Amino acid sequence: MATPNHSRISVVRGDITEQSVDAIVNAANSSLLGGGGVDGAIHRKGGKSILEECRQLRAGHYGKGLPVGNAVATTAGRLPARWVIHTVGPVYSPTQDQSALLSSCYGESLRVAHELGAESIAFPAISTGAYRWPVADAARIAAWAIHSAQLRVPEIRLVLFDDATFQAFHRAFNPT
Ligand code: AR6
Repeated sequence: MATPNHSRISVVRGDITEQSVDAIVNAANSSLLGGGGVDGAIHRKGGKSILEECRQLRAGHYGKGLPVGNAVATTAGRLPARWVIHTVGPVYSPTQDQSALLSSCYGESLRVAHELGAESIAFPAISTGAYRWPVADAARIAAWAIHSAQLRVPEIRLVLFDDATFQAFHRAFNPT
């Protein structure tokens, strides 16, 4: 599929597990074996088949886990999506600049989605929950990473769970 020059980008408040898109992105951890937040919700609602595929990935190519900043796809079980793209954000550090790794989560997820032929993708605010990245900064990095991605999909949706995160992403994607 040809890479579109422009993607339709929207910023919405909502639950990522309820999005009817080709691919939803999971803010996972390197183990790929589940956790809380978005990860917990995806595995809970998607059912056991996602975890089973994650276990197979761990038994194969990702024996040491999925490195931070990388992305890998499974099917989406009972979710209203075709694929889950698991990516691992960096834990926020006030002393070390990890923004290239956070940016890579968005770029790599878009690359995987593009390779799958996905027409639409939904992202959560990666690293802003358990991994404590300040939301306004994470939103700016997400906007920069998505706008500068080489490989994209036609529809990109940012799905934010709470109002403060939604406002920060809205500002970052709609600068005045
Ligand atoms: N839909 C959309 N956004 C959500 C949802 C949802 N259903 N649930 C939470 N959020 P987090 P991280 C928001 O912690 O910081 C897990 O245990 C949440 O409010 O899910 O990358 C993994 O296994 C926040 O704004 O991801 C890892 O160990 C954002 O999603 C670790 O947490 C990200 O919060 C990853 O931490």
